[in-house]
Amino acid sequence: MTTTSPPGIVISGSGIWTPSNVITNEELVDSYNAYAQKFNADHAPEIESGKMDEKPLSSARFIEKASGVKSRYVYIKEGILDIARMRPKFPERKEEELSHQAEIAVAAARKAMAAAGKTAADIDAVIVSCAYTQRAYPAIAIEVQNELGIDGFGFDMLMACSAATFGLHRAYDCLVSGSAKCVLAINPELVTPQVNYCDRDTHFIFGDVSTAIIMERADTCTSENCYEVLSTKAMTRFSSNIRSNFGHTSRATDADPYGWDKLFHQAGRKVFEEVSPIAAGHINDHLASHDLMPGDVKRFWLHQANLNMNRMVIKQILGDNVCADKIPTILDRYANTASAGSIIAFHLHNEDLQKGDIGIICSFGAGYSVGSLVVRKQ
Ligand code: CO8
Repeated sequence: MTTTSPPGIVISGSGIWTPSNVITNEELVDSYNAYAQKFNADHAPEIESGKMDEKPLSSARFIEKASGVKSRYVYIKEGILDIARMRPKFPERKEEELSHQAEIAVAAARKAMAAAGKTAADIDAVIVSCAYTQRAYPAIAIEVQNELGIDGFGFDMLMACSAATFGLHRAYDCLVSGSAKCVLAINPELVTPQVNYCDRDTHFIFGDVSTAIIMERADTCTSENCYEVLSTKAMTRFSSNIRSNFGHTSRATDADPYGWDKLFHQAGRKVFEEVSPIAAGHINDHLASHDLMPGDVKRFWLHQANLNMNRMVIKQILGDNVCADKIPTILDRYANTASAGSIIAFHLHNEDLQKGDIGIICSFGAGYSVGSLVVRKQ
């Protein structure tokens, strides 16, 4: 489904908050391997008798080759590399304190507001869209709205890898319908608590970050660097190949609320093979709806899950020998930051485009879901 723009909805500013803590592949692998070796020694009789599988070792070389990830930023490093813990250790905050997720949302939001030249008084809607919210209610968006002193309304939405683009779609709809005149859309991706650091297939994939975008009507925009949104396009198709069963019903089913299936898990190879052609087809269709050819696009700000996957998507759209400048990569430093990846790529790699240049922001992944925005530099 494509939603085409009436004249004048623009992205007028973006912002990013990056954690100060870094974990390299080497650090992560050293910790995991020490954990696995201890596990195997502790369970030697069960492994020998075939009752239990040996934990295989991880490899930094494999990680970089299979994913393109070299390191990741994490909100809290303490605990992740501790083989007696294997998860971050967040300090519990009191109800009267700002929550962890609202804090990083506000940090990115302030930067986007400054880039767009907006104050709280200019904004009348806040959307917090991400893979997880740290609680069900009150909405993180309302906490952020309160912290920033914004009137109007706020709401949270979850859409895994496509939360950022789908959040921008909702921002766009609010502006088109007139239910808001300036929207702050934020993606505080605090994902490390859901990573299974005891699983070599997935322990390397994710990092934390927070991104934000200001979207408004062109007639209120004062930013020198802005992009008209020509249209939005969304698509979903059900799949359990990327899944987390974490949720409030665990208490009622007596399931272990921290069991492996309550953490992120996936059939990574299947995802790679199934989602790449879906994403490529989606991008082609979205561009065709504007009579645009892939060659007309100056920049593809793609979801950042896997470097080889992005190369595969672009190969299906543009063929071989595509200039790296056309598809900026940030996952080598940030890893997969759930929905925020395409927004980080946009934020760090859009200022050099010239007036009239076309770009596309596109996410793809869990759901399955694909979300895109075709934009034109003003
Ligand atoms: N070290 C060494 N070997 C390893 C490791 C490791 N760390 N991990 C796996 N291997 C082994 C495998 O066990 C396998 O061994 P064998 O052949 O003996 O079975 C071998 O290496 C090859 O494994 P794969 O075929 O799985 O390797 P791939 O080349 O497919 O690479 C990837 C694995 C990197 C996972 C790849 O498949 C991939 O990235 N696929 C795409 C996945 C994707 O895009 N997922 C979307 C992520 S979800 C999202 O973006 C948002 C979700 C919500 C956020 C959740 C936050 C927690």
